[in-house]
Amino acid sequence: MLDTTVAPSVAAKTTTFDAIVIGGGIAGIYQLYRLRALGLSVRVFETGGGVGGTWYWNRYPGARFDSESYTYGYAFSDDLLRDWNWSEHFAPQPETERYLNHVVDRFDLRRDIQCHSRVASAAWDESVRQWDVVLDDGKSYRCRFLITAVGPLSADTLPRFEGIGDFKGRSFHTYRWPHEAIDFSGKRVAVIGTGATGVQVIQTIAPLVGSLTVFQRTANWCTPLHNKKIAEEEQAKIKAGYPAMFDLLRRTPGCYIHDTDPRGTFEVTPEEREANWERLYAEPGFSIWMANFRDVLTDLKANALFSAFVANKIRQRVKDPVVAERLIPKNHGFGTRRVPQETGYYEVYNLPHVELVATVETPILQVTPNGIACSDQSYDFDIIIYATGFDAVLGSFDRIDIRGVGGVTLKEHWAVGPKTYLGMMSAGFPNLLTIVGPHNASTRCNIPRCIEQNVDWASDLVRYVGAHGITRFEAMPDAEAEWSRHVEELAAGMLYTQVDSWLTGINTNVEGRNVRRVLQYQGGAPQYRERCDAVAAAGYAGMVLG
Ligand code: NA7
Repeated sequence: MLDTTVAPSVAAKTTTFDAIVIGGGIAGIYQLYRLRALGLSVRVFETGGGVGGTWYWNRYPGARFDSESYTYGYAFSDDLLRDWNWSEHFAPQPETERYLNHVVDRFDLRRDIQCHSRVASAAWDESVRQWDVVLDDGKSYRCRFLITAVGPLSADTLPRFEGIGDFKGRSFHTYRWPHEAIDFSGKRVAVIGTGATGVQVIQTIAPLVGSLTVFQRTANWCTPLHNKKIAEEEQAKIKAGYPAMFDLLRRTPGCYIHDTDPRGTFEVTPEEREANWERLYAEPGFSIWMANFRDVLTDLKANALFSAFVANKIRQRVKDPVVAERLIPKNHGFGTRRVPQETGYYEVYNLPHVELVATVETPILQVTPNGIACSDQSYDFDIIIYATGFDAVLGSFDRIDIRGVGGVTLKEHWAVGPKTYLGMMSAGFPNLLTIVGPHNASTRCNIPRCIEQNVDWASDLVRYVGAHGITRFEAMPDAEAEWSRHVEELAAGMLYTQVDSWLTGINTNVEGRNVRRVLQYQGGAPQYRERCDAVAAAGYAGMVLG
């Protein structure tokens, strides 16, 4: 147990833990597991009414993995891997929520997770070398180590439409989906947003509704998921293959089972190229994004050629040529935004009761009591679904008032873009670890794989400082500047940096999110891991320990 002695006046008023973890999702759950194993007293504060983070909140119809289920589950326990059976190659949300609850109970973690508890602020108190953490309800706690596990996509955002509060029907943001079942039969339903979430909702509810109107601002390049159930004999094969699979996941840039094709687009004959792309289009999951020719995401000509291939697929699948053209992205190439994975998405637009409104042609003017008014006409709805995304990566930090040395806020520190060391620390914020923070490999990763790396690294650091009688660690400003520069340089050649999306931190619904930023480490998870390990092996180089 670490020394958590605090001044008596403080101790009398507050409960003190060795560590506080903000967030009870995949990262928070595993962080608790690891810190408890070190003998620390830990409290996880979770805003939601249950554990699971992303998989607790996103209970909208059709929510499911885009990563192969068995590559996504925790890898830290062989027993867990052996015992848990995923039912589908890409599991639906209820199954993942069940899985995470199973993990929490199996490892007896629930007693240290406090739900319905949103952290409002955290302030560093130099005099006692502790964080002072205050919840929404005013209750305050102290800890030596503060670990954020707040998730990159947990600050949901609604459009700033006039009249949004006046709508008389039911409306939901997909992230805040109600727990009770929604009856869609005969209902006039609007969906705003056609990102990964919108696509999943649209294709799932289309057969259930009376009518569906999709409001699309930017078309995305969607490719088939090819999900299917996992048969019994396949289950056994998957489990027998776990060691080899996890070994592969450690080597691929995004920890997916799809590895980049070493060939260049123009190094093969046109026939070979076409055949390869047909094969990728017929393969499950992100193969088409991750295992494409090596230059598809970096070379404009290669990217344009592959985009034309996918555009033709859309034309073949959507009967009305005008609608098909609307669904084909014109302002960005394939893979430069997050690729939504679909199951019959394009065919939805062949249904007589489904309409696609392109808001670049007829912008939404306002929400009315009865529906939505566009520049050319008004629509009446019973239900409006906002699949309008998140203030990605930075938003969940901004929503907590985090103050470091001298009362400087993290929001101020990151005002012109994130400044971090290894994507896990910031100068001036001692004893704070940001799991899945900006500049981290995690948000370009099959996320649990990178979460486990982050958590293992953070836990090793906590163990190291405990073992050496150290009560304070902090990233050096120079190390932070060097890392931030390194992250910017790695992203420089990537086509995605020239495109607006949550990957570049753009969100029209949030003040100030109109400048593209590098939010992710683009060097790949293996290189990121090596950098982190080298820092640890050098006795935590680039940090002040004392
Ligand atoms: P995304 O990918 O950010 O998509 C949000 C969608 O909502 C996108 O189509 C936006 O259009 C649209 N949007 C947002 N605000 C507006 C307004 N004001 N008017 C019209 N349309 C709007 O979020 P998702 O939830 O789909 O996916 C997030 C990630 O979760 C996903 O990548 C996976 O990793 C899981 P835009 O493209 O900005 O023109």
